[in-house]
Amino acid sequence: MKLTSSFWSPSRAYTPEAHGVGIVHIGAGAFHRAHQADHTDDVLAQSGGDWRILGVSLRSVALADKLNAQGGRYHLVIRADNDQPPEMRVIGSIAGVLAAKNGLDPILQAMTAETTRIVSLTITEKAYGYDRAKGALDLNDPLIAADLATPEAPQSAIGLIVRALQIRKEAGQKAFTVLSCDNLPNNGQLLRAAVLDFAQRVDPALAVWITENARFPATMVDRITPACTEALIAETEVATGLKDLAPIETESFSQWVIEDDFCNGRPAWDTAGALFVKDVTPFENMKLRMLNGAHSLLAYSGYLSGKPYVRDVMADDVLAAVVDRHIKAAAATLGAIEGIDLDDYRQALLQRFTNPNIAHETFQIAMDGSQKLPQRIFEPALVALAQGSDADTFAFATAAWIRFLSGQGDQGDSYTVQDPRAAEFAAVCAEHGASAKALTEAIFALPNLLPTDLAENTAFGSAVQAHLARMMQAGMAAAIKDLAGGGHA
Ligand code: CS2
Repeated sequence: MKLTSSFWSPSRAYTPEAHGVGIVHIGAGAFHRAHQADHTDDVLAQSGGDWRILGVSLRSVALADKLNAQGGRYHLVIRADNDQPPEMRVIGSIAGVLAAKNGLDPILQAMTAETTRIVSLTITEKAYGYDRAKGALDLNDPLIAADLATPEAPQSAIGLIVRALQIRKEAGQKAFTVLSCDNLPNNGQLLRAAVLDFAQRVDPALAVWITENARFPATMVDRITPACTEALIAETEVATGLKDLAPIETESFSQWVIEDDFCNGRPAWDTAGALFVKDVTPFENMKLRMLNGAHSLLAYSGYLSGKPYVRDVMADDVLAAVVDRHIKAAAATLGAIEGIDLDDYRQALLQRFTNPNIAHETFQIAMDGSQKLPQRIFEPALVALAQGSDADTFAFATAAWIRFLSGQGDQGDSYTVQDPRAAEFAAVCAEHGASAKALTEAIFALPNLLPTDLAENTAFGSAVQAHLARMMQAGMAAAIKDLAGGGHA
């Protein structure tokens, strides 16, 4: 075995090449490399094991090329909330990245290697191809439809997982654990439902085998990670003297809560700070409603009031108060969580959002609203309404999102709405964009977006319309100001 490498040494002292691959990770983007890969790097250095990660990139070839040229190494630039220079940590846990565009066989080989014991994913909400309202695979999803027609040549993550498990079943191998690390409620259960529905359509006996042999633990993953920029590449080179084409910047904070339900072993991620629990749901709801919900609110209202970064939103006292009001209302929709003080969590969130060293774009967070708002805004809104508590902040966030869907800022500037349902939204805005009432009603009437109970709640609908009307007439900044002043007539 080759124990030396010409690549940069990891900051945690160990020899990556001495460890075999045990994890195939689909979606080797920034979030994964700032989080799971860092935890795994820590475990490898502390306790060893064959747990290196082979990444799979379903869309980009460029990322795979950059990381492979560096032996999978990259700098994780960790920016604390202080005036110290950032820590630049070389991560060694990624063995390489396979790009789907370069061919499927190496990916299936990796997923069906006896040594692969976990397949993990960060593919974003939209890539699950699952219709939660219907509780079934979304057969209108073009990738899912194509994969069902030719399941032996899959292009989607779900199709790949089912094909790999089918090959393992036929070869008499053990199954692997499938670990979703995306920001979705009950992500493990959702992934399991999507995989089983797909397998059932391919071969019912395979679905039975997967049910009996594979596991789909839920997880809650948290680390704020802006997209990589040219400035980060330049900064890393100046600080380290190394030309890294794929650095990632992130905050110091990192949290990972994992349901302890694995079928084929797992790294001791707990020694690297992860929390293994029986039920992840309360943690997931806390994060989705308090952190991600506030993020979505501040992304739409911040972007449209001239705040490019989250830290700019928090530097504005009026907007910061609006964000805090939202976090408090979101906390009020949650039950008690063992070991967590929700008010401490709230204060920590405000501090994380305020971190002056993190340039996290509001525009980045604003993308894919149709996939994010159901769990971040609509679900807690329903809980608040059922409790008889104030749901105004959820109405405000919904109005800010609808206002954003127009693709036009208050100064007449235009931008692209990035969302898998963007074409539908553009059509609705073109037809009803002149009236806040008509626009709200048309968005509420779209299928599979708002839960029916919320879409039919007249008090909620009127509150959204009133906020939206103000945003359209007086501009986002004025609408925010009204809110901080206790609302408008
Ligand atoms: C953000 C998340 O882009 C977004 O929608 O809300 O990516 C957020 O930064 C992470 O979930 C933090 O863990």
